[in-house]
Amino acid sequence: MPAAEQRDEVEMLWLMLLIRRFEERASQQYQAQKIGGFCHLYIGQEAVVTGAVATTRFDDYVITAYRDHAHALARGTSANACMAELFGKDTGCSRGLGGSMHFFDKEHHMYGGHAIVGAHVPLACGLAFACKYRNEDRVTLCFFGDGAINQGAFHEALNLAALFKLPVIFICENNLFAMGTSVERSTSLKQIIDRAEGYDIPGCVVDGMNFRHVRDTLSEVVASIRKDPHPAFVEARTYRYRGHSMSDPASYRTKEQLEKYRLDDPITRLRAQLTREGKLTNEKFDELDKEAKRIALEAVKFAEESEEPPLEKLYDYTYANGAVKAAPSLPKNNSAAEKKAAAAS
Ligand SMILES: Cc1ncc(C[n+]2csc(CCOP(=O)(O)OP(=O)(O)O)c2C)c(N)n1
Repeated sequence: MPAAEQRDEVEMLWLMLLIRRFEERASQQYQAQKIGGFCHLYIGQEAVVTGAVATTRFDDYVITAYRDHAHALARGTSANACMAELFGKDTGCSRGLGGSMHFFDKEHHMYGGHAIVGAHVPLACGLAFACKYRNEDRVTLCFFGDGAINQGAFHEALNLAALFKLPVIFICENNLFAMGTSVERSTSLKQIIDRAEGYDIPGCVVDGMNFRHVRDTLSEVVASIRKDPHPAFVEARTYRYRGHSMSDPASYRTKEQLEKYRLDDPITRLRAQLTREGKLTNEKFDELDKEAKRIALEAVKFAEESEEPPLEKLYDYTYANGAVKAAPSLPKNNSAAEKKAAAAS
């Protein structure tokens, strides 16, 4: 089967570095309390999203769950807009109203950032249905964690995708855990990929720590879908190096397991492959890494210097067509002293 077009590997290594350095900075800023709410890092899983976007077109659709920083960066959302979103600033990709779990960027066809486990899988079907209805040859990439595969919405979505032959790739990022619950404890199947068989959807397993394996497999799947629309399922076996979220010490897994996957770092692996083949020097790698670090640091500065969204924008983008136009009942200043004075009056 002819493979879909692929992007340059050194460029994709750079993208992995950007994602890694961006999230390391985000982690630091979260600890410094510059970022509020939840924050789930993707560190360790970079080969999955980069391998997938390396073989798709700019106008293909991407939708994912709440571990979404990497998906936005991979789609082309700027590090500035991503960091500003984490800081809750008006310049963020969701105007500072979404935060870590709700990155959104229509211009780059990144349709979220969804916090409810499994809830975006039917939305992916909607995107794919729209493409098919309009006779477009776009593919929808729907990423989700292993925790999503036992949700009702997931099953309904796969059934409809198969019935309607929708051009969607369900990409399960199996990092072995849903919060602190291991796949073995939550799922009756021996392997996740068997879920696809239940809906007569073709499926395959990829090494999610190996950029080339993800890209080459996805490349064939994408080419097949563009020729004749149909759903596909890919189980990417991967690992997150950090806890479920910033507040999780990850005591449910062993040091040995973490160490085993650390030795299989997707960035180190692609770097070694390219170096062995004479496509990358140590100097070039250092240059790329330095640039990724610089962009991440600049994004922090940009986020810090950006303004917060004005209070009257609180309900913007929440309801359709301005169903709630403003927040008239909110006090202008909600400082503790003002609230007390207002209550007393
Ligand atoms: C419907 C629903 N139930 C429970 C939760 C709480 N919750 C947040 S994250 C999470 C684990 C999801 O794990 P997984 O889908 O494997 O994604 P990963 O964290 O591995 O990326 C759960 C249960 C939720 N957000 N939505």
